[in-house]
Amino acid sequence: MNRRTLLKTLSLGGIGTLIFNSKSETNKKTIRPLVISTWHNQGVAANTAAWSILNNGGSALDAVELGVQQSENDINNCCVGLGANPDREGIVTLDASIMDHQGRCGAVAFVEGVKSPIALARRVMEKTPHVLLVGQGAQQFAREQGIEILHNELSDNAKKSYDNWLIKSEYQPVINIEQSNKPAQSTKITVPPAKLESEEFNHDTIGMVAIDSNGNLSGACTTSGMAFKMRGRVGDSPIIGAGLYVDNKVGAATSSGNGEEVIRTCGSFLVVEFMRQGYHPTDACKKAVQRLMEITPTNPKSVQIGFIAINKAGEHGGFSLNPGFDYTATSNEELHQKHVLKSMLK
Ligand code: SD4
Repeated sequence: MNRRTLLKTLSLGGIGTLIFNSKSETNKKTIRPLVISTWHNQGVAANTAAWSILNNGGSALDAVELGVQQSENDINNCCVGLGANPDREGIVTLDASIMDHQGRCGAVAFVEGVKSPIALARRVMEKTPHVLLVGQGAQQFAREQGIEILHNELSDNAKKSYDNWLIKSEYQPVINIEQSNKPAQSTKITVPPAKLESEEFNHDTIGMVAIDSNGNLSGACTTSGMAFKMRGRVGDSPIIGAGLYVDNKVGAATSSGNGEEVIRTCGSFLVVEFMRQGYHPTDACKKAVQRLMEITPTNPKSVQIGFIAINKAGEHGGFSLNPGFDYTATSNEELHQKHVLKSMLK
């Protein structure tokens, strides 16, 4: 690289671009297609569906949509789709976002009765001039698109866990919280539980990012959000830059966990920006978790956040705040491989 090219590179993208370019120019072979998704328990089914598209030369966009739909369709999934846990009023409200290699994006939030929020998010992206539709407006758009709105009935699992939550979490006082003179001090009232009855962290969103054989990146993220959240609460998953971000020149990232923390840091965007600076996806995710820890007002032990990411060269990685987070990777080199994330806290 001569001096003029060097200066041009620095002025365009900063030193990180230089590092990234030099790495990808000289390093190992590029791996594509590739898909990764949060969690191994649901990631295998999701990646299998996504891989059926990617492995046949299909687009990353189609792959991530079909991939995360496996979780949306799973009535037993605690945290994605209409079978998932409800908000504290007992109503399931769903959030989803999708982004492609052209920087196009679409999202829906606080939507009820829609079986595949990710398909609706894709329609927002492709058929409207907007990025995010919420609540009844999102539902109305779904109807206009010929998507059936289903009756909001809790799945058996969700009903059971909601009934449990009502008892254990002393839900009743919340009803009249507006009339109380005292500020809501109990974390039980203002914050969804960090952990479920099963002692598992209260999350299971599916976030998926992929690169196809043409080298194009896309991502999708879909969730019912935090179980027993306040009505109207929206997390990071439908917020472009928070729960999902794709930059076709650099890489793509997504997250699962307590969305408030991710929104605060523009988490997925931050991961992509660190990759732009030349960091490996794992290190980029780690630096985003580090930033999150620096600014969170919450006790970091009580929340969980995990980021996963891929770069343009087909490298992938992730990092979480607390232990217990994993993801699934699928490519010609590894078949639905489980990767356990390293974490900041032990
Ligand atoms: C949210 N990030 O709404 C989501 C929660 C999650 O499985 O990961 N749920 O904050």
